[in-house]
Amino acid sequence: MSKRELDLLVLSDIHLGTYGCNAEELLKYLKSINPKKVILNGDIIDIWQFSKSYWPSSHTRVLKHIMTWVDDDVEVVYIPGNHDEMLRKYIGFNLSNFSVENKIKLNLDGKIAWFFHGDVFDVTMKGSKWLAKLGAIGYDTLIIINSFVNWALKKMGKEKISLSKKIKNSVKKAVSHINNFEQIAADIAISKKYDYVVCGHIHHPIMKEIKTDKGSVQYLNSGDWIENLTSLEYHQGKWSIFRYFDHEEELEKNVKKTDSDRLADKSDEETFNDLIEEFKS
Ligand SMILES: [Mn+2]
Repeated sequence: MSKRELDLLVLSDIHLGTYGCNAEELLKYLKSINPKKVILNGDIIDIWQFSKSYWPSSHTRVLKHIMTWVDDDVEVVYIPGNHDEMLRKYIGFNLSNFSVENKIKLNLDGKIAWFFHGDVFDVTMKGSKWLAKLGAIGYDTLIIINSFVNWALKKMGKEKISLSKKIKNSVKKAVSHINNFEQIAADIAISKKYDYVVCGHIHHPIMKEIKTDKGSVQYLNSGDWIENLTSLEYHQGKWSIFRYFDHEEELEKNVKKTDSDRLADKSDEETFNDLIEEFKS
């Protein structure tokens, strides 16, 4: 199977080391592409929630796959986020085609693109770190807690209404939070006269133009590999959002094909000859 060529791949919010991370799906996607350059835009490894008891082999395979790219001279930039902020002490680290940066600026076909994770805009981060931490834990376990609370309320003979109201309110808050985030990112990018501003952090994949009275900018967000399973791709002057769920079937077929290729496409004679060749070298 021929891999899809990409000039640039942007991934963020993979959260390796958490139960929510869809590493198997991500691997299928990574195997299907051939990027020239990769930007890991934060929260790749979740060191906040990292525990020794949860690290499946698929999570190692994701890192290994990225490392094979580094070996193959693909330029890989790691921009730490708030869940892997411990890596920020390595900012400035540079080993041939692998580097760790806080934010980067790229010239894409004559247009300036600005990349950073985005937690710098998070007000909860500025206030208190433990509150943000609590929020992060709540995010991953929210679904479980919701169903448990509902079950408990039912047992107690109480109505569910109060809970659904709370959820509605928090959704409203989340929407305004996303809008604020996008607006702040766009404002700064416009003041710097950049063409694209590319973030992660809020797990909300999108590509849109934001206009203010001072100008306009293309705002892009790579989403996440917890809920949305998305990335940003740039190729031949064009940006697009890759959505795993839109390509699940073909990716599944590709993986099966490449796995069976190794076994089925060789005749017994070929296999034998290969073995002899290997023996001789
Ligand atoms: Mn983040």
